[in-house]
Amino acid sequence: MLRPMNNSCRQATDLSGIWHIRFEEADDDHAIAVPGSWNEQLAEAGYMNHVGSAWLETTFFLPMLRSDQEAVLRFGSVDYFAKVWINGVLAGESQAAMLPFEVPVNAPLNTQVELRVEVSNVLPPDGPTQGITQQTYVEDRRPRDEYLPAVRFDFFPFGGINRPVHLIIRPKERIDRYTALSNMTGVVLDVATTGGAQIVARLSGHGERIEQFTAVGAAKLALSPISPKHWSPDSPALYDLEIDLLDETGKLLDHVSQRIGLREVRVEGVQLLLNGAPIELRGFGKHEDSPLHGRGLNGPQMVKDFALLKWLGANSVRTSHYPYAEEFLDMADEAGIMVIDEVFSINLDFRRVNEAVLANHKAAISELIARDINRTCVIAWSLSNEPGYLAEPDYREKSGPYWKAIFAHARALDASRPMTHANVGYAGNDDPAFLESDIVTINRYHGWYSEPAQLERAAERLRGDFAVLEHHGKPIFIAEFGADAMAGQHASYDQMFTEEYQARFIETYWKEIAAHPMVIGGHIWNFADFRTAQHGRRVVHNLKGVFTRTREPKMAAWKVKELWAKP
Ligand code: GCB
Repeated sequence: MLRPMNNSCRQATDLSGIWHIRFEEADDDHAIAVPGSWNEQLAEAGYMNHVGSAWLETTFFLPMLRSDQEAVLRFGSVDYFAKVWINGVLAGESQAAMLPFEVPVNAPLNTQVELRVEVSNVLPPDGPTQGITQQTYVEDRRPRDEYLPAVRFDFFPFGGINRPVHLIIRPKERIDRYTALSNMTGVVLDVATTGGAQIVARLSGHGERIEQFTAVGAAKLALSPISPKHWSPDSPALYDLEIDLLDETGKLLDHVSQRIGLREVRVEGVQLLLNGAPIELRGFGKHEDSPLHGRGLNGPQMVKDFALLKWLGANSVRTSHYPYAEEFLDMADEAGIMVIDEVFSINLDFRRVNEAVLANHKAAISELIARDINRTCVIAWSLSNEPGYLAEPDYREKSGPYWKAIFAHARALDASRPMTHANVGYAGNDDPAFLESDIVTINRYHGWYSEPAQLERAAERLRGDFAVLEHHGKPIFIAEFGADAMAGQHASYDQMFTEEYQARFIETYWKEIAAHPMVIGGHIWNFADFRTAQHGRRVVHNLKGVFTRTREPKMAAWKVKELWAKP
């Protein structure tokens, strides 16, 4: 599904603004900013912890269209599920949590159109992130009612239209999709259209302009500059890729464009290579989370975050634990931040894994790869985070074939990038998924959830993990390590929740990461404090950020800056 674009063939009108929202079983109606989650915006009205449905409404003007044009609405993401009505008629629905979808606009031209979107933030039990209910607790004989809202993961289930909605007017005969895979010599382009006769593609930048053409449906195009300039974190060179679709007479039918870098990512032995040279990943797991906006796209914060990543000397992030907004990937492409792009599959409970879960997990992978395959910044796919949650016996029994199927599915969609998954400490160091992964990725919290305030023991356990994982002969990566710190808490000794302990924790782990020849880097958990469900282990937020939720640095941020400073 192509991005919204404005050019001589396509128009995209952003419908962001103040909409109206009505919750199920309520007859009052509230103003709500779109994009934005309802939770913090409407906390005073009682919707902070609302898990259920809501109806969001606005109107838009549908202009005159030529007979060769069509209109669709494109939603960047609705969390998690949506049904869309246009002038009271069901126009489409989406199960694609955290991913874009389109619905056709069939309405009288040159009129004001009523748009109504039913949004639900209830996760079904058979999704790649399984929903949880009171009944689940009863079945598990866990009389547990300890999270508000009830979730299986450690972040807030923000509901709403969290990314922009666009009215798109585009040609009927058009470029429907394309893959533009780059390597060190150029871009290989494969274009699918809904008509037209000829494709003309151009790659321009860095003093060169390469143009190639082909008939629709014919061979792929290779666009190779004579002196290719490579994309890397230190020098994120991008080219402008433009694709035209022409009819038999040479008339322009459609035009699309994107920014693209030339780079190659490869695992070789125990190293991760970017453009043929070993690269160490330094960065963070993040969240899409901000005060008031919730998970809603927050432009100023996103700009600030990239500035802070650069300030620290970070070179990479993981989109923990779901696909991030396309605007985030635009910024990562431009800034030279490498992205491990994660599917929304977290804490899979293998007692409840069945054919439907497998099928839905594959579908989520297909949709993520379809959205992001052309992204320069995306250097690897993460196919799940911490599966095997509290279910080791079933995990051991069922996960081997499950991961075989999942990894094979993903590799068939993109053979150009390494695949991994983030393993949880108690799934063990013999996780069957390691056999399928190109990079052995672990999340570890020795010194926090175990060995509290004992960093020497924590370092020893971490070295123990590395020693056991070495036999895979693959690169090892720590996708999470971190400690909570309440900004303003201090101690002269190792005390959990203080800024000093968080800084020393990170320093201790980093020393081990940097010392081991098979460890290709680490991502600190987390970039910033973030909202999570209320329960006894969290003080308002998950406080593992090196920045507060409003982006003030804790002592750890300065420590990280020192650790990652260029010599
Ligand atoms: C993890 C999870 C992450 C949590 C983190 C924590 O392993 O992947 O979602 O937030 O631990 O802070 O406990």
